[in-house]
Parts: sequence; structure tokens; C-alpha cells
Amino acid sequence: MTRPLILIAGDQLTTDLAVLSQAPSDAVIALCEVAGEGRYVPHHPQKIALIFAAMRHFAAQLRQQEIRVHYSALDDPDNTQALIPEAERIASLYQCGEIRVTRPGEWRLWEAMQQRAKAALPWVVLEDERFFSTPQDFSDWAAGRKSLRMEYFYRMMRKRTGLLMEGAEPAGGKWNYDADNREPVPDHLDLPDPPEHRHDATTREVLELVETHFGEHFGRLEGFQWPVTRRQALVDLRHFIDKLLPDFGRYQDAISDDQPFLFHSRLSASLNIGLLSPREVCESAEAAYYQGAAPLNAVEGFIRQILGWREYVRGLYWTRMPSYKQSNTLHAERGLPDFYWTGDTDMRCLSRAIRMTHDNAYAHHIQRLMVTGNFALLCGVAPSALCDWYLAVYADACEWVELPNTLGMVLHADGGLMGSKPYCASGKYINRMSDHCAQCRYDPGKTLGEDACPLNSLYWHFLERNRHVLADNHRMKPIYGNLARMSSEKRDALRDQAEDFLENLKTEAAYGQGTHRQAYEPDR
Ligand code: FAD
Ligand code: DLZ
Ligand code: SF4
Repeated sequence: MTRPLILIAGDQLTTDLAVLSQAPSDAVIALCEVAGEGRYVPHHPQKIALIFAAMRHFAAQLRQQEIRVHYSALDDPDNTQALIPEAERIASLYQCGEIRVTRPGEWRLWEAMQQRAKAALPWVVLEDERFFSTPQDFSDWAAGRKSLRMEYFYRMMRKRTGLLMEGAEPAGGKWNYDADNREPVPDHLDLPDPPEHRHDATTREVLELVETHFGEHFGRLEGFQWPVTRRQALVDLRHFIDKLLPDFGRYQDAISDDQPFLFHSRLSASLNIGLLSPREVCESAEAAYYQGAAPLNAVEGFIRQILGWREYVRGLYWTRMPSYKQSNTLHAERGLPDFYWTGDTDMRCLSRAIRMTHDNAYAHHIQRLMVTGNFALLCGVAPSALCDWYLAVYADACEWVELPNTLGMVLHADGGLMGSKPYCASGKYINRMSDHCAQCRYDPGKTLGEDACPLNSLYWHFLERNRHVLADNHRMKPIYGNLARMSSEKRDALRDQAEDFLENLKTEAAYGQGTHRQAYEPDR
């Protein structure tokens, strides 16, 4: 047997990988920092720092276990700065006969690895076992089904794992407690302080490196607080279960003008890069319910995000790629609005969501879906432009989870595979769920005029523009009924107002402009 090189990518930082448990004793483990992975979209500096710092700590952990590790640092003079060539360079350095790797998180790399399966130095791709299900499980579940609704996949996963199950029945008698989870942001919030993670010498070195090499990317590096070791991630998990989970459900859909995190867990990045396993996270939440420390609506809602949505979008991604990425049912062609990189807009909800994204490499789900996502949907932003943005700006972004959420859930670009109707909303929704509007120069109650909330006319414009695709959807019929009942004068005036707004909206002619951190204006 020839000695294998085992490549561990920056989002596979756990010993729970088949490539490691099956590794022969002479295997060489490689971790490679490469500029190519940091730049194919201009990743937020905090995301790059998170990946590099976690990679370095993981390499140190493996070395402590006497495992032979080759670590390519970003500024190594021989570094080829691209993941696949770098692994091949290291393999020849150690005279390895093959390269073993875990299924990566992106089709782009998976395809490149498949193409090398029969090369002189062959690549062998093993399944990623960090999930509750495999792409094959999803494919088996989807076979012959007319509808691929997440809810049914989720119920199947509940039965299969036994999570929140009491015999054959769901805990409490219902599968889904979402109806209890729609409270808006309260007037006064008493949020516990999040844990602070001390930066050791390794993390400090990475922060400097990232500042030097990626400092021009959109996003603030100061205030970096992501867990970079399993130990730190476990501290965050404990904090969430003890302090935040009890209120997670009721405020899950709320949006706050000044609180970026509310009762959300912020565990996605740790889950996605391997510091936490989805099973331990779900089991900790389940235990809190059975110990009486958190109510069922919160625990079920939280487990559904991980056992349901997270597994479901991954199955969708791997069974629908590569054609999935080209879907554009609503023929949306607009470039990304410039202000997604600068925050420079009078629309308070959007300027706050973008500011929080810039400062924290984080926005919670409803900000992604109903603020930046909804605005892009209403304006007809091209799926490719929006997907690249989401992939770049969040610390947790990996294409297998980002793409179905953006393309399917936000933009309805997959023709309703993922959601039975688009999540389109006017300013009324934002006003109900947030405290932004009271601080905005626009009025969410007005549809026409200089101070009318732009989302209102854009909402009707979106519906009119896409009538041929959406009007027959039974869930959209009441909304189209409202449009039909409107006087033609009002419809014309709304159309003019929206078109005027869209004509003046500055957008990127081509992806990649304006990504400089310096373009960001001081706090408004
Ligand atoms: P919480 O609200 O605490 O939720 C708990 C966990 O559930 C999350 O950590 C996450 O692992 C999982 N989860 C929640 N919602 C989803 C979902 N819709 N799909 C998959 N998993 C979910 N999530 C990513 O992990 N990476 C991404 O690149 C990503 N891109 C997104 C892009 C868009 C346009 C949208 C609308 C959503 C995206 N999400 C993505 C899903 C979700 O917004 C984030 O998982 C969540 O905001 C992360 O914050 P949290 O850990 O505080 O989540
Ligand atoms: C996101 C990222 C970045 C910024 N840098 C690296 C890197 O230098 N080396 C590496 O192995 N992985 C990196 N990653 C994560 C990869 O982009 C990720 O593994 C693929 O996109 C598949 O999800
Ligand atoms: Fe957003 Fe409209 Fe409210 Fe302003 S008025 S914060 S633009 S929803």
C-alpha cells in the first residue's frame, strides 16, 4: 500500500472523519491555507481569520496526538495558493501514492476531485459523516415524491433519530410549534453577555496575517470573537442552551435595530467547520427540554433548524447540482445594489442589516431572508450576484447551505422546489417584526410619495412583474386578488413609483466592484 496524503479542508476540522479514522499509520495529514480559497469570492476578513485560526489550532491538536501533519501557511514561499495544486505538491513532497479527502462543501471542488479520480496521483473522496443524513438518504426520500417540502423530510428525520419523539409520537403531540414562535422584538430586552474568547498567540498571528493579506475585503476584523477551538465552541453551546434557548422560539422571527444576535445561537460557523457536531447540539437542546429548562416551542423550533432545514438544504444541494446553480425561474437579471457593500442607504432596515453583517460577519436568519433577501427579491437581483454576496459576507457561509437558502428560499429561483411561495413582503411586515421603521426616514404606512417606504411599491411591482409565474399559485391567489381590486390609477402610480426607484438604484454592472472595506462609511 502506498502512503496516502489526507487533505483536511478548512471546514472539516474534526477527528470524526472517516479519512482520519481509517488512516494508516504512515499517512501524512495536510492542511493548507491558500489565497485562492480566500479570494474566489471576497470573503469577510472574520471568516478567513476564523478558518485559518481554527485550522492552526486543529493542526496543533493533531500534532499533540503524534499525528504527522504538513501545514502550508499562507505566507510559505512555496505555497501554490490553490487547494488542489497545493495538496498535489505536498503529496509529491512526501512521495504519497494517493490523496484522500472528505466530500468538500462545494460542487466546484468536488467536481475537480472527481476529475482526478483516475489521475496518476488519484484522489479518493470519502463521504462526510458529520451529518444526520447522506445525499443518498435525501435522494431515496425524494424519489417519486411530487412535493419536496422540508416539513415531511423533517418528520422522517425525527422518527429516524428519535429526537423529541415519545414512542411513535412527537413530543407534546405536535410536530411543529411555529405558531408560538412569531413574537416581535419587545420594547426592553435583557440579553446576557456572550462568552468572551481570549485570543492566544496563534489567533493573534492569524488576525495580523488576515489584516495584511485580505484587509481590503468588505468587513471589520476588530471585535473578532468566533470560537476557533472545540473547547471555545463548547463554551458557546453551553451559553446558548443555558441562557438563550428558553427564549429562542418566541423571538426567532424578531428583528432588532440594535441587537444583532437576540436569542440566536450563533453556532452555525462552529457546526459548519467541524468544531461542533449537529447531533451533540440537538441532544443538548433536547436534554434542556426534558430537564424542564426550556419550553417545547423553543427546543422543537431549534432542533427543526438543524435536523430539518440544515440536512434538507444539503440533500437538495448535492442531489440537484450542478444545474441547480443556474436556476432563475423569475428571470432576475439586476446587478447587486452597490449599498450591499457600503451600507449607504436611507432604508434603515437594510442599512442596519448590512452594518451588522460588516461588523460581525453575521446576520440572523430573518435579517438574511426578510431584509437583504426580500429587498433583492423585490428588485429582481440576479441569483448569481446575490449568492456570491451571501457566500462572501457570513462567517458560516458554505455553498452547500448558502445556495439553496439564497436561490431557493429567498429568490424563488428554483420554481418553488423549496418553498411553496416566495417570501415577498412589504414594509408592513418589517414594521410588525422590528423597531427599525420608527428610526427610518421612510413611512411604512405609505405606498406613494417621497417618504413612502420603497418596499411597498416594490412589493406590488414584484407581483405585477411576475404575475405570469405566480398568479396561479394557490397561496398567492389572495394577494393577486388584492392587486386586482386596486384601482387602475393606484396601480399605475405604484408602478411608476417603483420604476422610478429602480432606475435610480445604483447596482454593480459586474460582480466584484466596490468590495473594499474603505468604502464603508462611519456609523450612521
Ligand atoms: P440559529 O437561529 O441559532 O439556528 C440554529 C442553527 O440551525 C443554525 O446554527 C444553523 O446550523 C441551522 N439553521 C437555521 N436555519 C437554517 C437554514 N435555513 N438552513 C440551514 N441551516 C439552518 N446558514 C449557514 O450555516 N451557512 C450559510 O451560508 C447560510 N446562508 C444563508 C443565506 C440566506 C440567504 C439565508 C436566508 C439563510 C442562510 N443560512 C445559512 C441559514 C441561517 O440563516 C443561518 O444558519 C443562521 O442565521 C445562523 O445563525 P445561528 O447559528 O445564530 O442560527
Ligand atoms: C473558506 C475557506 C478559506 C477562506 N480558506 C481556506 C483555506 O485556505 N484552506 C482550506 O482548506 N479551506 C479554506 N476555506 C474553506 C473552503 O473554501 C471550503 O472547504 C470549500 O469552499 C468547500 O466548502
Ligand atoms: Fe425598512 Fe421601510 Fe421600515 Fe424604512 S420604513 S425601516 S425602509 S421597512
